[in-house]
Amino acid sequence: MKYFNEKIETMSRDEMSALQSARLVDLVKRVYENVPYYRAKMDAAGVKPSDIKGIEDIDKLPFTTKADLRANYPFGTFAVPMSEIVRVHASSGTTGKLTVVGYTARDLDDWAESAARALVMAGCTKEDIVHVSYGYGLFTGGLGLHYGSEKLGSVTIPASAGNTMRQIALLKDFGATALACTPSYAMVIGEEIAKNGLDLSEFKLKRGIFGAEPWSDDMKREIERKLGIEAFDIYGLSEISGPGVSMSCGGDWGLHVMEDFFYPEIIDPETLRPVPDKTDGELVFTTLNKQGIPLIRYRTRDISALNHDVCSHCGRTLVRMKRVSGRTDDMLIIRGVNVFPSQIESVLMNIKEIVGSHYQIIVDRVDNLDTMEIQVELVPEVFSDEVKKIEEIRRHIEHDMMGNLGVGAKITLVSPDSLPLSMGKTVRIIDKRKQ
Ligand code: DLL
Repeated sequence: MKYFNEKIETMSRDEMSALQSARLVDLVKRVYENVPYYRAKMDAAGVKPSDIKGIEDIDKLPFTTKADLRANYPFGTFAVPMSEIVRVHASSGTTGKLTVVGYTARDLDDWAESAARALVMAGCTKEDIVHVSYGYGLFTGGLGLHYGSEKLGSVTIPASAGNTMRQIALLKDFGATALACTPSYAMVIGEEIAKNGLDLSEFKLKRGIFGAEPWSDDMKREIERKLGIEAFDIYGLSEISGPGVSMSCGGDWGLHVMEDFFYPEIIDPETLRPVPDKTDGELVFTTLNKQGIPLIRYRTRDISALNHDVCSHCGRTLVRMKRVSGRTDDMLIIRGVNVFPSQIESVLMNIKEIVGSHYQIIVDRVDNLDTMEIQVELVPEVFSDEVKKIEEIRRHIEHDMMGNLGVGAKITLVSPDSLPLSMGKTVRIIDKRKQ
């Protein structure tokens, strides 16, 4: 099985542009009529739905950002009545407020189709046994791959994340041929297999579908060696639908974008103007077919580039985007969980025993697993208190961080005035993974 949807995946550029144009014209009408937020934004920019005659007019439309979604929290940008929404997902926002997305039944079907196409790009067929170790829940990873795998007709194992030894037992006993999880978790599984003296020949694994966080080519090779598989990169974001917005086919340039659903642009984040093919910039998506929460020119903050050449590796005509290596904002991805420093700050601001604004976040990768330490300055009165009290405060912060961020952080309390003061911008994040 070479393609899941050959017609779309190998469409000529002219046909694809015609499909995208028809969908964009319809989308703009729909949001103008049904979403006050878009109507106001388009009115302010002086654009009417009738100005949009085809995909080439897309740059007349204003951008949408995470801040816009936050301002309309939770359901203000939905374009259909709640009775049409059948599922809600969410991801971290910059101030602890979640970014919420809603799907109609057709949206879920389009998403499942995107994920099914992605699985086929990684070489899966209905004969595969797909073990899904992405988290199931508000995060889109688990359910996204789950429905994609079911749509393809492969056997789907909804393992979800955690309990590595149990995952390994299931992988072995059920004979999984494909593993879907974050690349960092794939490393952990590989290491545990080796540590426990298990032989790779006891497993039937052939391929991995890894994403939700940036990972290097070195890490790819390491995972492939540790698990004896071929590793593929899958990209997506909750705002646009979830995993399967784009997928690597194993060729050496980037990931194919499901551009009949998600129209990509690359802009210069300073001038907001489009940049030429194969030039780095900020990735922007328009959800051409979405009903629940259509997004127009959504700024992802991810850095990538586009390549419209036909892929010599797989023959797909779907445009490719370069692997995402970084972001234009300060969002951190810790073991697949998105964390904004501003979320950490708002937790700290609510704890009176500490000097609210004096903290530092240290991110590292130890044994291939992301770690996060937050060093926080105590107020002098508390610092001189007994050790038991200090330990209590530490545990309290640790607990609040876990609750708010959804990922654990090591909290280290430090004496007043011990964190470096800077004359200009304070350096709050030290990301040792990048050094
Ligand atoms: O991470 C969706 C997903 C789930 C993708 C499972 C792939 C697999 P969010 O939690 O909303 O959604 O986070 C989206 O994660 O803007 C990127 O910064 C980053 N990201 C996602 N996939 C990749 C990847 C899911 N393959 C944010 N490479 C995005 C690099 C990625 N970064």
